[in-house]
Amino acid sequence: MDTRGFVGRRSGRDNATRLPPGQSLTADFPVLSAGPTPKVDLASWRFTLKVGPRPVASWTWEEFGRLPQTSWTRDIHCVTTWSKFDTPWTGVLVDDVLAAAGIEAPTPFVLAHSFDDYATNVPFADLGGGKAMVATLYEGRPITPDHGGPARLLVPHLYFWKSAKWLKALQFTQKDEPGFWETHGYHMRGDPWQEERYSDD
Ligand SMILES: Nc1nc2c(c(=O)[nH]1)N[C@H]1C(S)=C(S)[C@@H](COP(=O)(O)O)O[C@H]1N2
Ligand SMILES: [Mo]
Repeated sequence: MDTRGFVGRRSGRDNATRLPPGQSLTADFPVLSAGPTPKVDLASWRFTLKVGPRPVASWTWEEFGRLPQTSWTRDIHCVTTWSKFDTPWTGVLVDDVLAAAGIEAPTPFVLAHSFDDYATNVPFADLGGGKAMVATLYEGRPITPDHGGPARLLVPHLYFWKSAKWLKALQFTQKDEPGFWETHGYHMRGDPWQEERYSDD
């Protein structure tokens, strides 16, 4: 568990230093999906960890719920320029997924795959070391289907398109392979503090 050390009224200056360049603060929670929300049934839900084409571990919903749970409050930043502060999530750290599978990262590159056939690539350096989780709760309740429930990847320090909704697999790849938005001109890493929006940024 970890919480911000200071919780209190935000000064304008605090907001300015927390807001990456070109972003504006929003209070609501916009929904951004490339297509319709897929129907994901908990009874048949499985989350799979793969190395190349090979599945190395897989969990049912019940099994996944028994992995160590972590709660976080984080700021999120969408490339369409909205940011939202202090979003509260609970889930399983990518580190704890790997530990449960008994492996260490075999390559530096990961593709996140979703039930809507969306995919996004994230360097393992941005997932391990406590940087990312597979989230199942938002504000203490199951993540709603439009926001990616039952489970979504959460990589809060990168633009939010890297936080794949309706997550079904994490796959280690030999090369850094572009996902959906990355093949449409978006950045391979997507650091909001560097404004890595498009492939030539
Ligand atoms: N599977 C999947 N994940 C996705 C998307 C999507 O279309 N499909 N859209 C991405 C984009 S562009 C953003 S900004 C966030 C939006 O998450 P939200 O709808 O919960 O705000 O999800 C990301 N993850
Ligand atoms: Mo986005």
